[in-house]
Amino acid sequence: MGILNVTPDSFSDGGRFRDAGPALARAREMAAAGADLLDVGGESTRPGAAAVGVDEEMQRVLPVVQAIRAELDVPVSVDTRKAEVARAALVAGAEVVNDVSALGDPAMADVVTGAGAGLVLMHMRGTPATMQSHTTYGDVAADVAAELAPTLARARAAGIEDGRIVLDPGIGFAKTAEQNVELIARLGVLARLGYPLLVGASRKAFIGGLLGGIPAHGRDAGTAGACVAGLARGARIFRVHDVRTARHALDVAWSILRIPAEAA
Ligand code: HH2
Repeated sequence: MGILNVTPDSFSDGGRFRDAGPALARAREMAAAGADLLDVGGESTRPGAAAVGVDEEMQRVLPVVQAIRAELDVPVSVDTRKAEVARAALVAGAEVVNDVSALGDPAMADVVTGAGAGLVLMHMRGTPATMQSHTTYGDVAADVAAELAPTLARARAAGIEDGRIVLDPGIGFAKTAEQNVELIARLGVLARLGYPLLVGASRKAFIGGLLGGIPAHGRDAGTAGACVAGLARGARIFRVHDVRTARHALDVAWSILRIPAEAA
């Protein structure tokens, strides 16, 4: 899943793909690098990011979704917490809603059901503004799984089919650096819920921390490391900025990991 942030303020690429032209060029680049899905987002969710109104978010996202669908043969997800934005993006050609608030908007489940879309349910506590003051867990993996379960039940009750749902531990959302590492290591606890898992570790601060504090743009090799570790522990979708590096790392890792260890 290639990240396309059409925002002025995303933490690692804010402002670079704000206009439809550069955004489409980036989409082409990611498709050529082997992205299976392009995730278009019009609102940053970094801690302390400015809120964006529905109209503004639609103006950012919809032309890019339309342009991608008109030209490229890669499915699109829309990274939004707003049901109205999701509805419009699905009409514009997106096929998946990536909702970091996991149905925080009460109208979201019906929008997804009505369109027969896919849905990514991500774990977070609070909002992007408050989340980093909610990092107390007993057992982080078990707590994240337990907190996702009621949302999952709501999605299913709204008629979203099992085959359309993906779960995400929410790396960096109400988590400390250590908790992010532990969540990737213990993805198996989440896998027990029975859905495919997505990991979004790309360029996040814990990777910089593990590598002596390097800045966001130096974190793509570290991101690939996190993806491969996630693959080994059961994740199957990886949300990344640098598609080529992640794709290469994952393709090579998968050609090895798909052979059962006991066959060695
Ligand atoms: N992380 C970000 C945004 N959306 N969606 C999912 N499912 N999982 C994630 O981990 C995730 C996400 C934050 O990263 P980014 O888009 O790079 O930055 P920003 O929120 O500043 O736009």
